[in-house]
Amino acid sequence: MSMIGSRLTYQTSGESHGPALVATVVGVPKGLTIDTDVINHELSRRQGGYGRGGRQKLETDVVEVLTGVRLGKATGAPITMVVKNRDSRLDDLERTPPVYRPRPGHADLAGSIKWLTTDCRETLERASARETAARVAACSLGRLVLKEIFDVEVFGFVRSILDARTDVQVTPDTWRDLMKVRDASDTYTLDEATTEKQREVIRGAKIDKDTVGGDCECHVFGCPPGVGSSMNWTDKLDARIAYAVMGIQAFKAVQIGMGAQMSTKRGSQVHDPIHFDESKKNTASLGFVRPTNNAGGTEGGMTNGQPIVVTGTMKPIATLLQGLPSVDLNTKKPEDSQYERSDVCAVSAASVVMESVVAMEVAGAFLTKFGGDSVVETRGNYDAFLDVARTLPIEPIVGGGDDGGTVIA
Ligand code: EPS
Repeated sequence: MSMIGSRLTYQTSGESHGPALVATVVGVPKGLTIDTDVINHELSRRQGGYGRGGRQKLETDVVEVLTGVRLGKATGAPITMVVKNRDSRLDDLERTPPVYRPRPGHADLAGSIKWLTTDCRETLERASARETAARVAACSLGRLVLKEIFDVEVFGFVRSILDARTDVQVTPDTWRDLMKVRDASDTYTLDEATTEKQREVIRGAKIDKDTVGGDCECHVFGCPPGVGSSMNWTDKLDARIAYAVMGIQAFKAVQIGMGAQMSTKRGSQVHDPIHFDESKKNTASLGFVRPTNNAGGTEGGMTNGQPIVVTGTMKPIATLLQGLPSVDLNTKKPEDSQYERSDVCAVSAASVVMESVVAMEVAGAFLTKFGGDSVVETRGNYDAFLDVARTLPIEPIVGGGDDGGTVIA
């Protein structure tokens, strides 16, 4: 199937210190259970993590569903959700003054020139990571689509903050237990010793009026081979995931599976051998098992039956208490950048955002391939596909054999 975009789309609006953040999601199949507890759980995780600033003490993010839901189920219409801002003061010039000294690393400078003003305020209000509350609300619907219709689950966590990194490996058998460890870790990582190291790294940065970034990782379990497409570059699932992850505030790199390390290895060390195990025929892999997963669950822009593995790198937050060398946009004279209340580290929160946007892209790809108007129709389409995939071949077997390969002189 060829597609342009996804059958599941979303948009957010709202400023960091405006009255509210709004999310609209189009394409949720009729009949999906819209469990606001799941949405609010993710919103509260997004507010947490060691190293956050004062804002999260002011806010308790709770979603209000305004449209597209009746008696707790999606009607098939666009779903609009609102998260109210308690710290709403956009038009209060004393508490929310103009910003004339742009922060290196933030959207301030580029945005003020783009909109032909020396006041960075409007740029930063929209560029702020506060917007991710709306994105998490929107993308929680992707999480619900994956779980209820396709039995696909998503697990995100913090791999590293600065140099404090966990080496714990995540597998389909271990992730549920690791989720408990993550939820007990106030940096959302996978072991206690790394949690403590990450806390120290953040504490040290705070004392030095500095900030730190890190790596988030996300695994998607339960995808059969063939979701996404290799036909057009816009339809490749790995490309769509990369787009979504790079669209998160402060993310500067995205990798799938072994990612950038692949350039340091030979093909035989990279590509995951294919075996067939009849006893695994009824699992997501349809029996095509791989001893390694360097591909990170995608080949040719499609799922390959292995868990999807995504790493996203967040830069250190651009708002430093100590300021950084900058200029006053009105006088053009050197001045340190203006301080706005911010976080020392938001990698833990970002891991929730990343998990959410990955879930949404994968849900969109599933609905693009299998989507009907309702949950019942979509599930029927999915089951029919799996039945045929498990009984292949369905066409007469013609030709075959090896075409000889390439000779390099
Ligand atoms: C955030 C809200 C913001 C910042 C932070 C994340 O609120 P405020 O600016 O009122 O303190 O704490 O945003 C940024 C890191 C940024 O660069 O703007 C949130 O809710 O996640």
